[in-house]
Amino acid sequence: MLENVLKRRKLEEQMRKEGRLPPGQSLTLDFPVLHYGGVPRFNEATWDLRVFGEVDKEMRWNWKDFQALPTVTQTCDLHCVTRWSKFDTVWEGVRFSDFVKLFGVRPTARHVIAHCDGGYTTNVPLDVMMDDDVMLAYKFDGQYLDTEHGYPLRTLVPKRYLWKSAKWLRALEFSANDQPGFWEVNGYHNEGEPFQEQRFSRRGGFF
Ligand SMILES: Nc1nc2c(c(=O)[nH]1)N[C@H]1C(S)=C(S)[C@@H](COP(=O)(O)O)O[C@H]1N2
Ligand SMILES: [Mo]
Repeated sequence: MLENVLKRRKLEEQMRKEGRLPPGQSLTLDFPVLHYGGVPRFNEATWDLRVFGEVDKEMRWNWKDFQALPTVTQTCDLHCVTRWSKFDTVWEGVRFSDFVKLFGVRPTARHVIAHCDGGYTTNVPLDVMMDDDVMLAYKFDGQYLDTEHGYPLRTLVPKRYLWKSAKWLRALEFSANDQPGFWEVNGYHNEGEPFQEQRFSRRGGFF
């Protein structure tokens, strides 16, 4: 126990020194689970991933076909608006900037809206999604995602607070207009950049 407390503090100090700990965050060695509502059940027979909106070709994949797409593995840090950060997490999935080549994004597209089982949505600017470290992730630490962490598939947007990383992903909408998602209309910041500490919007909402 004490050993873990010391290990946590030491790592946190190291991350702070390296400039990897955003303001107001503290390091956790755990992997907390956070979401609104229940955990949706995965049914392989009915599951699909759909892309629609400002794309050259609307498409859908079943789970088997999606897993046949080439993947990348990467290590990155996670920052949750509830003030925990988790460092050097290892993910495998389809890199978003590779994925879009399969259907083509129209020049009119400016925003990507993730739609999830259960109705959760979140919006991210297309240019942020095109960063090298953004992926459609399905393995964490070499294993398929735990149900609570988004099995079978989630987006991973490491440069934004973690509410922008949508669990139980079912569709990606490419849009000319911004469409604030579930938390964005309920008081969270529209951009959510952790080093600028963009936690809440001034519009208010729940919080
Ligand atoms: N579908 C869905 N995705 C979601 C959420 C949710 O409620 N539903 N919550 C978000 C929030 S607020 C956070 S902090 C992260 C938490 O991810 P984790 O449970 O894997 O730590 O998931 C995000 N993705
Ligand atoms: Mo969150």
